[in-house]
Amino acid sequence: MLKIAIQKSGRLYEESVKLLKECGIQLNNGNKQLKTVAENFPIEIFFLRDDDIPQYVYDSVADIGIVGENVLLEKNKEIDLIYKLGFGKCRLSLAVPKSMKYESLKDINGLKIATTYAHITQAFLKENDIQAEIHEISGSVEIAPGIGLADVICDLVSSGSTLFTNNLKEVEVVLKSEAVLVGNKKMSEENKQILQKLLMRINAVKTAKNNKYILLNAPNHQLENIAAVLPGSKSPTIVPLAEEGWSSVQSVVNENDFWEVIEKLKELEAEGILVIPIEKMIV
Ligand code: PRT
Ligand code: ZN
Repeated sequence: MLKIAIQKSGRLYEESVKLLKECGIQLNNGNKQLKTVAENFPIEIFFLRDDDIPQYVYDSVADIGIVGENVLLEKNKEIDLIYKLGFGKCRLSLAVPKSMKYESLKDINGLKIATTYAHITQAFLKENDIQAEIHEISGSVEIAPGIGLADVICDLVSSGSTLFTNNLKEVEVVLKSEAVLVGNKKMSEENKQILQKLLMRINAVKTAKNNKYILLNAPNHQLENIAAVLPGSKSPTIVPLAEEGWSSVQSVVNENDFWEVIEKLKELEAEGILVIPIEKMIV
């Protein structure tokens, strides 16, 4: 049985549970319990505080876990980063009062920095040869400059509205973070195999999200050009239409190139373009 630790409540909880569900893993009793066993996959889910997850994985209480990369790096345990999950995106940044003149990192020299990420901040300062005093606090970092506890903060930012309402400005990105799947280095063979199955499913879910299925009608004289802008999984499926000289083309398009591809297809006389989300994609 593979044991996975996920956040009990907070910003990563919902997406973590959603991912497991999309992987076909059914959990019936939510996070009110400490742990639950899935009905249809050999996995046991532990609901924990995110800060504790790296230690539990390191101690083999859980084999794997879902945690922010920021927490993984801060806790600095010898565990593996197995997969970047693409949700819970944020950045750990240095921010200073709006009124402070800031030109470069050198302006931080000699100042006090309040943070919950003392380890990462320390490493960043060292790497950049900056001498500053770190005050480790456990929460509400954004109020530290206002109450005179520190001059600068190093905290997580996503929309930037917390900084804005506290009269702070973001000046340096220390780390870009997202939720990651982490794992113990000494997993049993049996658990390694379950993990491989889980990873295959996670991959199928993630790949599907990054791709769209596309259907269109095209005049036959443009088929070669259209095939060239539709890389698809291999090559597009082309089926003749009842109307003479026309075909139906089906393919898969990556989310990143999506609009560019659509524009090209329109130029190449494609008509009746349908775009359909893909639920799972096994490549
Ligand atoms: O109870 P537990 O200890 O498990 O949870 P927690 O309160 O420590 O963590 P939680 O749920 O707040 O965050 C879990 C993880 O979500 C973090 O470790 C990050 O990896 C990720 N994440 C993504 C964020 C944010 N975005 C985020 N914006 N974590 C925190 N914030 C906070 C930030 O600290 C600041 O207070 O949101 C505020 C800034 O947000 P904006 O949108 O105003 O910029
Ligand atoms: Zn926490």
